[in-house]
Amino acid sequence: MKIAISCYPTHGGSGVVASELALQLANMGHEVHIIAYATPFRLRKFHPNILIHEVEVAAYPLFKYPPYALGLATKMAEVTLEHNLDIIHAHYAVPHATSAYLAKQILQPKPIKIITTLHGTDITLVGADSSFHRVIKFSIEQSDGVTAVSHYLKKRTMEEFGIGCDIQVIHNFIDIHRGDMSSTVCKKSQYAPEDEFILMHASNFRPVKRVTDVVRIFSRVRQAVPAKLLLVGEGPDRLLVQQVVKEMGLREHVHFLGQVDFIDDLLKCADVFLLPSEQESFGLAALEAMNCGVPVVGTHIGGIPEVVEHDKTGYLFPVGEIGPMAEAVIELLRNPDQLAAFRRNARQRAVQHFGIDAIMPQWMEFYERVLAA
Ligand code: GMT
Repeated sequence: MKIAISCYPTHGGSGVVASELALQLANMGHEVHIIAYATPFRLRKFHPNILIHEVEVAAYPLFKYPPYALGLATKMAEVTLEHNLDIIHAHYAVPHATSAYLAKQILQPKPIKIITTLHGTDITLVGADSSFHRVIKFSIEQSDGVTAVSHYLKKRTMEEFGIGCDIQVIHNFIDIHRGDMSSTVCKKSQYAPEDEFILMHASNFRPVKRVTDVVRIFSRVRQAVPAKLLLVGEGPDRLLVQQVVKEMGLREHVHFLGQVDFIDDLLKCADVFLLPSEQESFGLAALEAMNCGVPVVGTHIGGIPEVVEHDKTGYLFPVGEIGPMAEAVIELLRNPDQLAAFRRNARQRAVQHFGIDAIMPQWMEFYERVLAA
C-alpha cells in the first residue's frame, strides 16, 4: 500500500495515534507519506518507509487567516501524483478531511481513496460550531471510509450530523512493549521519597481536561496519604493550575514537567493516573497509563468507559465529583493488594484489547475493504 497520513503534528492524541499508525504500517513494509505542517514529534526518528512532506502556506498581505486547508489540499494532490498513492488517510476532520476531498477532486479521474478518522473534538467542539458544521458533515459523507475512535464518538457523530454513511469503530492502540516494566528507567526518587506515592496526570491543559480538579483531588489524597503529583503537558490552563497549586499550599508537592514525547518512563513511576475530563472521546492518556500498569481514576464520560473498566482497572465517577474520586484513590493506595490487582488488570486489559496485535488487523481489513470498494 502507498498511503498518505495527514494529521496535527502536535502533542494531542490525534497526532499521536496517526504517528503510531504510520510507524506500524511502515514496519509492515507499506510506503507511508506524512502530510502535516511540521514533522509529528513521534516521527522525528528516520524510518526508511516514512517520508515527511511539510505543508507551507505562503504569507500574503491580503490574508487575515492563512489558508492552510488550501495549501494542504495542494500538497496532498502533488504527493499523490508524484508517488502514485492509493489512500489519503485524514486524522481529525478539520481541515484534513476537507482538504483530502479537494485533493481528490483536483486529481480526478485518478482513483484515490479518502479515509477520515474522527478523534473527538473535531466532532464535539469544533464540529459542533455552526461555522464548520456543514463542511464537516459534507467531508465525512464524501469520504470513502470513516472511522471513529470509540462507539461513543460514532453515536455522537451520527446524532449531531445525521451522517448517512457507515462509521466503523476502531479503538486507538498502543505499543505494549513501551509498557514493559523490565525496561524501566524512571527513578522514582527524582520526584518523591521512597515512602510516598506518585499520582500523575497528562493532558493539553485545556478547560475540558479539568486539571484544577486533578489538583483538588490530589490535595484531598495528600491529607490522607503522603504523595506527590506529576503534571505532564502544556496548554491554556497551565497558569490557572499553577495558581491553584500555590493557593492550596502544594507547591513543593506538585511537579510541572511540561511536554514529554514519550511518557511511559514517567508512568512507570506512578501509582495512580487521574483523568477527570468533562469530555473525552477515547482517553489515550488513560490507555497509555494502563499499558504501564497504572490504574486510572477519572470520569464516566464519553469513550472513557470503553477503555477503563470501573472497579477493575480504575474507578469512574460523574464529572466534578472530586470527593469520591479522592476517596477511591485513597482506598487504592491504602490497600496494597487491591492496588497490585488493579495494576495487573490495567496492564492486561491494555495488552489484550488495545495492543497492536488486537487493533492493526482491524485497520488492515478496513483499508483492504475501502480499496476494493
Ligand atoms: O484531548 C484533546 O484535546 C486532544 C484531542 C486530539 O484530537 O488530539 O484528543 C482527542 O483524540 C484522542 C485520540 O483519539 C482521544 O484520546 C481524546 O479523547 C480526544 N479528546 C477529546 O475528545 C476531548
